Amino acid sequence: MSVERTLALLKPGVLERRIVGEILGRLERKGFAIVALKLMRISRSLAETHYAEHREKPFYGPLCDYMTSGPVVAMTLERKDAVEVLRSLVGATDPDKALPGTIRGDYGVATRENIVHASDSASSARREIGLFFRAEEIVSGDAQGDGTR
Ligand code: 3AN
Repeated sequence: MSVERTLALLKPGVLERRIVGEILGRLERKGFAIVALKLMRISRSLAETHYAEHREKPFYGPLCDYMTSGPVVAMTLERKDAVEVLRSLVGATDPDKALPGTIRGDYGVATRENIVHASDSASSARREIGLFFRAEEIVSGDAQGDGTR
């Protein structure tokens, strides 16, 4: 595997609970370089497109309601094996099943409001990064050095 990119979204509850800094700190400590970052309100159509694979699920409408209920922090993260490492750092979808030490295990309370979205494959990551960022909004992680200065 090689250096790759993935999309993370800090869901509205993270802003409401004022834990953006804590979550960002955990991502950085795990060696992710932030190569794009923005605070935004997601439009209904963006939420529906982003979660299109769940269109038939009973939680789809409430999930889109939640994701548009307040600001989110969207970011593109870069590191070796980014998709897999972020998924394991984030933990299981159901916070009750997510292990302690994972972000959802430590902060999540409800499945719908499970703190953070993380792309589930390299192809999802490419699609989702394209939904949230224009190419010129993404900087090169190389310029950030190795994190030692
Ligand atoms: P993950 O985010 O772990 O990849 P998915 O793709 O199955 O999980 O679900 C996408 C999002 O839909 C989850 N992050 C969560 O917010 C919501 N969700 C998934 N399953 C449920 C459920 N059973 N009830 C309510 N919300 C759910």
